[in-house]
Amino acid sequence: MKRRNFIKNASLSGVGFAIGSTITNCTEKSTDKKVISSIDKSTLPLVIATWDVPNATTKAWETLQHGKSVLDAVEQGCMIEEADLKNSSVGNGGLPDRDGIVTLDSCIMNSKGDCGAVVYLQNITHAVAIARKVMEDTPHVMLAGRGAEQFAYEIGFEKENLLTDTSKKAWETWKEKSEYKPIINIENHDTIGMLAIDKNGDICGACTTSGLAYKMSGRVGDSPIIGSGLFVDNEIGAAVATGLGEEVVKTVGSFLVVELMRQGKSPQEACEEAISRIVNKPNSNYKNFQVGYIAVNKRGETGAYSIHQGFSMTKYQEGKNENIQSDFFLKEEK
Ligand code: SD4
Repeated sequence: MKRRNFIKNASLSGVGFAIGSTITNCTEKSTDKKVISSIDKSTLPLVIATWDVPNATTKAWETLQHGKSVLDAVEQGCMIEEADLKNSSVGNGGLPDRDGIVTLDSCIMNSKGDCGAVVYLQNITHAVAIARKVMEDTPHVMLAGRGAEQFAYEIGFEKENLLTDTSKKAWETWKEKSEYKPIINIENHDTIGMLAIDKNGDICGACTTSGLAYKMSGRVGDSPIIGSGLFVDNEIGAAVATGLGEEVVKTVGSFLVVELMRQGKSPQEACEEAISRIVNKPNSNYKNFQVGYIAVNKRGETGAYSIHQGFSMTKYQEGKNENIQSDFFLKEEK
């Protein structure tokens, strides 16, 4: 039996089956219909993404217009940035770890609450596509390192070199000083996290990154961790994070944003509260790092907030694709 068939069959037995039925029961008693009736569906569909990524949101929007699923939309949108060699924090062309190796983290979550993730993936550009396959074709939610790479080859992906000449040169320059401190990119182009709602009000999200430039070998950030880098609850809304993953993980940031929306906060208020949890921690050195969140609720309202100035969200809604500067915490900064 091929390994892939074995993987699929494994989900039909033992623990796999027990877990599967729990998930099904949860979604069956969903109260989506009640919530959806209060949505102004004329504002849907809607796509939002972290940073200034017009090509990615356009791709997601067009995917929806062509009748494809909202899961296809977020996957296809993220793949645009993964394939962009000029984007040095995602996929092919991403900056390497301190040993010169490019490693990718990604996750995806659908409106039923299913999710898949890959961490420390090497030699494959489209980490988000592998994360989706983990969700759909295995009984697991996360594959790491060599196992994730092996799985990618088994489902037909080819080995690639992700270290571009530009990234290699940047790494060689970095090595001259080899500052141990992670360098936080708070520029205008970064990890992509994308959330989309289709015209029926169903929400999906995805997140993909090469993580912090010159990180320690083996380091994994928030981006592939469900609840930290991304969380979707089809009854409430969704959130996705960018910035220093360690700080997002410590506050389970995206789950927190969604839970705050569940308690009645708007997406904007929820993003602000999640940032305040980070900056108000005792001894927080938040002036030295960036974290940003974007969120959407079931009504199609959106929010974005970050610690430092310079974060933005790209939003495609009602045929208009715009980049919106995020409000931020450190107001004294210029
Ligand atoms: C990480 N959150 O690996 C990612 C990186 C990122 O802006 O978003 N940078 O920690």
